[in-house]
Amino acid sequence: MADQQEEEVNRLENVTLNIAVAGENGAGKSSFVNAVRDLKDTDEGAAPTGVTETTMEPTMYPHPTLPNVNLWDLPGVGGPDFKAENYMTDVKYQNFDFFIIVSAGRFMENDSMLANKIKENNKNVYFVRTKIDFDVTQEEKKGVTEEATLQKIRNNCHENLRTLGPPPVFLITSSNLERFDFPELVNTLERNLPNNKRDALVMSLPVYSQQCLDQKYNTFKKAVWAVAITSGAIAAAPVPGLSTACDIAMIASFLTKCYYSFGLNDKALERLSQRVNKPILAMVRGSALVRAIAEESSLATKVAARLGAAGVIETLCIFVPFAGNIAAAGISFVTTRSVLLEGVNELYSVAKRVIEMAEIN
Ligand SMILES: Nc1nc2c(ncn2[C@@H]2O[C@H](COP(=O)(O)OP(=O)(O)OP(=O)(O)O)[C@@H](O)[C@H]2O)c(=O)[nH]1
Ligand SMILES: [Mg+2]
Repeated sequence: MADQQEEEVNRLENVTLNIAVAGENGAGKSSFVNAVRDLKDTDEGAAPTGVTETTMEPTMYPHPTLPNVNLWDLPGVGGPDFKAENYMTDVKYQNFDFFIIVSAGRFMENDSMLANKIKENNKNVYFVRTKIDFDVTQEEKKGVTEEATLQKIRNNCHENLRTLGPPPVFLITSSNLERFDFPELVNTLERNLPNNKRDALVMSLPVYSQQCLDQKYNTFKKAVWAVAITSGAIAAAPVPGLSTACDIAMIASFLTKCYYSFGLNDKALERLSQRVNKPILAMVRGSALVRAIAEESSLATKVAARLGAAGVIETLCIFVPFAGNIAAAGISFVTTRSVLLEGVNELYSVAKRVIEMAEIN
């Protein structure tokens, strides 16, 4: 039983997801990686982008808040000397869960060759046609509707990739993931991932729609019981004081993860505010839980460090305001579970208000 519990927590904490992003030089790979990590191109830790900022070797970009989810920005596949075979070996394809091939215009022969190699190596490959915002704007100037432009691009991509099936192509723009096909791409990725990796993916993506937020909410709710069950297991350990310390650290760490995943941190909110041109940030500070998490840089460590038998309940009350009625006798599985659930619910309702105010779908 203990093994099972440990495995469940490992499943949530330690599952790794390595996503490879490939494509021609200048296709928009680095920008895509930044968008998925919810970073602006100019943010610290963002992949360098621009017409001359060529990515020369595979570079790993860990997710800002889920360090086991990594996006790999691969070098361009262009050039006359390109060999799909060498490329796959050079980038150590075994390490990746799946590949995304990005193109800003027609998919080229190199893209198809690479896709074939990826499939031969039993990995999934997905096609993303990016910079759609640019195409739509250009075509609009000529009086072509957005719908007609999208259809034209879809047909064109299918034509380019006809030797491959033709596979589905997802139309996106890195400057605004909620427009176009990004949600569809995520649904498809999810369908093809094993359960544990699917959860990691859902938790890691920026909030780009109400549906996406709901999926995250469900994933965190599902995770609650596993976290609570482990805290129950620890409570059975014969070290007085330790169990509560672990519980609180675990609660704080779990809710912090949820807070980031729901996009409630300053950076994510600022980015969203700018994008939709609305002052969302100030409103969110109305939630005591959000404030408590935002004000602590490493909540879990601080909580654990400050714990003494007497301080436990007060500490918990600071971070989880509605937990004031927890009995000092100890925190049971049921209590931990309800504290976690209430925390997730509160964060969800704040995130939902943000989405409503931002008027995303
Ligand atoms: N309008 C628009 N421009 C984009 C989009 N994605 C990328 N760009 C621009 O396209 C240029 C190239 O983007 P990068 O992300 O650096 O491309 P890359 O594939 O990483 O390039 P290399 O590393 O050189 O192979 C940059 O100037 C980006 O700002 C997009 O969705 N829309
Ligand atoms: Mg690049």
